[in-house]
Amino acid sequence: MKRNIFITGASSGIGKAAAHVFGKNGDNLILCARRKEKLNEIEKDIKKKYGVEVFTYKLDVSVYEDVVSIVKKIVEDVGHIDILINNAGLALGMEKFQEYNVSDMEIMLNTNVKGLLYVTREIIPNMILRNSGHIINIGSTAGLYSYGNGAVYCATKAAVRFLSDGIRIDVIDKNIKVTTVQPGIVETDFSAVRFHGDKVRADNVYKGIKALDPEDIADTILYVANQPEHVQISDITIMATKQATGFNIHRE
Ligand code: NDP
Ligand code: 8X3
Repeated sequence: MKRNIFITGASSGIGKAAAHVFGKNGDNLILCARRKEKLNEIEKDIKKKYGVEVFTYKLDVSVYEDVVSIVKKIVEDVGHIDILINNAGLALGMEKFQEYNVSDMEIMLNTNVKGLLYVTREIIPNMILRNSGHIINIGSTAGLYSYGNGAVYCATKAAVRFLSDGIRIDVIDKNIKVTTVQPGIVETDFSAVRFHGDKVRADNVYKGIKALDPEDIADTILYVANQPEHVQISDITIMATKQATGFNIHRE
């Protein structure tokens, strides 16, 4: 049976790749992000390629009232959600904590932590009612190993891991799975966003190493989602071959 997959932050990178991979798998898609025009292009492309149903919504996950109203609309438009992929997220800036821009800190916390909380809190009651569902949270190796100049981003991703673990405990008596997918270095718009559009600085992040592609992570997410009913992958970490820990990277 076709599943309804809700992906946050589907306008680019890992979220966009996941939309394609699940669409190719024959699942129906519910996609959200702030850039609706990007979502419209993705919707058109996926419908044409895979013939699945695609619903797109403009949503900033850090605005609670908007999350409430969009989730209500999704339930009206689509019905239930089988799998929630909490992917929307970002890093902003890379500076010593004592020099960090406070607004950048707040946006990371509001998106990566509060956004994930809001979306999950609105969707999980229906999963509990149906006694079925899977929540897949995109963490990071940054949530396993903190690194210099990235304390707040790393803390938000550590929070993702602990939220997943805590929620998994709270739904232990239900048929609901909770997974943290923890990628290492993935070449996406992540660094361009982090460096506020400084392309040279962003490109340097991926110099001298074959980073992961967003499709590598999308394939992993599909693998996690396609396990038999009795199998729950609690967390999974994927790194580039030339990466050993969150910030230990060998460059040629
Ligand atoms: P991208 O910048 O390519 O994609 C980020 C996505 O998040 C975009 O679709 C963006 O959409 C969306 N987004 C950002 N803020 C919001 C918001 N407030 N509300 C809704 N959507 C939002 O980066 P990645 O694909 O790399 O990042 C995806 C996830 O993967 C993030 O959580 C990131 O932390 C994580 N990650 C990335 C790694 C990497 O090396 N690239 C490694 C480990 C984890 P829009 O701007 O249209 O709102
Ligand atoms: C994003 C990748 O290298 O900043 O989580 O940890 S990194």
